[in-house]
Amino acid sequence: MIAADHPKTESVIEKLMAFNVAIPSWALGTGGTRFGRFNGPGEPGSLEEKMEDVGLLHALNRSSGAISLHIPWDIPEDYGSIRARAKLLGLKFDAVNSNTFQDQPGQKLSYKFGSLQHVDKSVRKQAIDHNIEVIKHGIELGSKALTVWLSDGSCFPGQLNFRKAFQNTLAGLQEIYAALPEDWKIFVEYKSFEPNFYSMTVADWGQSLLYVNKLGPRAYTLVDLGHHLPNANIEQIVSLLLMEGKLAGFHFNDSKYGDDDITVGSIRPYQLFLIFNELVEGMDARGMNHANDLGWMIDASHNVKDPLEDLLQSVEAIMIAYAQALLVDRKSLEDAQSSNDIVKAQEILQNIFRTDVRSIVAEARLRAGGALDPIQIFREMDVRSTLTKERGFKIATGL
Ligand code: RM4
Ligand code: MN
Ligand code: MN
Repeated sequence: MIAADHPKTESVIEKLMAFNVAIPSWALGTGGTRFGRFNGPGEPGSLEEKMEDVGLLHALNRSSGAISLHIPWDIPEDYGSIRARAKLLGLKFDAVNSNTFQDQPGQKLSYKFGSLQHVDKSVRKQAIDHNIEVIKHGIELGSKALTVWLSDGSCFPGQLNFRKAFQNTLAGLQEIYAALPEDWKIFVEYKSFEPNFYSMTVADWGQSLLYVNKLGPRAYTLVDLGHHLPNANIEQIVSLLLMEGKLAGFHFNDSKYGDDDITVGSIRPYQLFLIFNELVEGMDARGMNHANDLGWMIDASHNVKDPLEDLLQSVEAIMIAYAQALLVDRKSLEDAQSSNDIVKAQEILQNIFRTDVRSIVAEARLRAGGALDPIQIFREMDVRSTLTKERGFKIATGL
């Protein structure tokens, strides 16, 4: 445990209190797998109810003060009332997400063979127009970024001309970029495979970086932890993207195999800590504000746990890793690195990783007006039963 009089404790608590992680609207219900979906009780059935859920999380942990919307799953019907509700709950609107990986009822053209990469110009145009419409919704709500995740790619060798697919996608992104308001950013998310299994048109950070470098200064690469091939060194990717000033931020989750979208820190907490270690080091090196200069979001799906409890666990895991990274003795680590003292470097990192900082995280939460133990309160107050009485067994919209 870290002693209360540790010289860094107070500054760590302050940073933790300022740190918020956005909750994706699609993570508040049961996700399901391609084999089935076992929806849980009291899931939100509307955007208003999704916001209520995030408000609940935020009241408990004071670190979930933003919601990330997915269009068309969350089209706001009345901007004014949605804005007022957000204000009441203390929520901001984080990045808005477009969706060209599904066909929607009544949609004119199909995305079966891709969207921005499509061989048919009219499909590409439909996808561009959709993204521009998403930006418009975001402007009304006060979002400042558009996240584009494309499922585009191919399932079989020979299906796609890689260069043409790239060029079509770039041209589409350029049109979307041109429609961004001055104070907006675009986040280009990559994913190594799925739903396409031979190639993805934005498959990895190198490809995303190619696009964003060509797009311009307001385009950034978004890292989703589950979107890498097994054993990728994500902390190194983070360090280099930060060095280039091109890291958008994160979709936090954890993974054992692929895009598993499971609770942050449930499988590889050491990797999460190492990522935060690079984040803190890299952001400090560039004089960045930890809380505001990158987009912090969770991207998860829940199949067997209560989504709200799971999200509380995820935020807690993020806070623990962040607190530990803040406590790393940078000077000693630098000394160890410059004298090739590998043993010392490892000791510094692992000592912190093995230090229990949960009381610091809890103290920060308490001071911010949250609960000492959010999950315990959630259970004691029997929140899920109340929600179920109000909402019944509705199925959440979206994924
Ligand atoms: C994708 C990707 C996107 C998310 C969708 C629902 O795998 O992670 O960020 O919007 O899932
Ligand atoms: Mn994602
Ligand atoms: Mn994903």
